[in-house]
Amino acid sequence: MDHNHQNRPRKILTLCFVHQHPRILLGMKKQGFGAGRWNGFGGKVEPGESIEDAARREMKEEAGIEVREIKKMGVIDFEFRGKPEILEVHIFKSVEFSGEPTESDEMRPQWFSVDQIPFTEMWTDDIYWLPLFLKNIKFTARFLFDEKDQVLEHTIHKTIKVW
Ligand code: 8OG
Repeated sequence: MDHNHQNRPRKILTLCFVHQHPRILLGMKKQGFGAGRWNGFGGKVEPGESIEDAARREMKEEAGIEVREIKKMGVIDFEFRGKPEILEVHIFKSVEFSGEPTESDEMRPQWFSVDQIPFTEMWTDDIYWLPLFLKNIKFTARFLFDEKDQVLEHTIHKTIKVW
């Protein structure tokens, strides 16, 4: 563990999935960071914006839907070997939404059955924590990636935390 963990620059991001069991809405990221991978929807929190508001805004911008209640399921710190910055990603679940999932410049939405999630075309950490998310288990986690986006180290803690 890095002893200067507290002092490192952090970027706060959101990631939200609509989970209407047994289906989940994923999006194919078309451009930018993580392009070519299926993921939930999200992005950077803007100055002056709450994390939850950012999650709702990103759902509207990237998937064209308005989410009702959203529940925070986890927080993950992502670190990349040799880089000081930590990406702090807040993971949300939405059950109900309005509107029709619509392709945007950034994402192409598609429903998947929860037993056919395309893990080989997703971030390599997702296999570790998405099963908890699907079982409605809250968690905190840390992942360290190498330069090829492979997981070098990880820790996951289940939590009863209500953020
Ligand atoms: O604004 P931008 O498109 O760069 O935001 C990146 C999105 O990708 C944001 O929703 C957070 C999410 N994300 C990461 N890293 C990882 C990861 O390792 N796994 C998953 N599933 N999502 C990630 O930034």
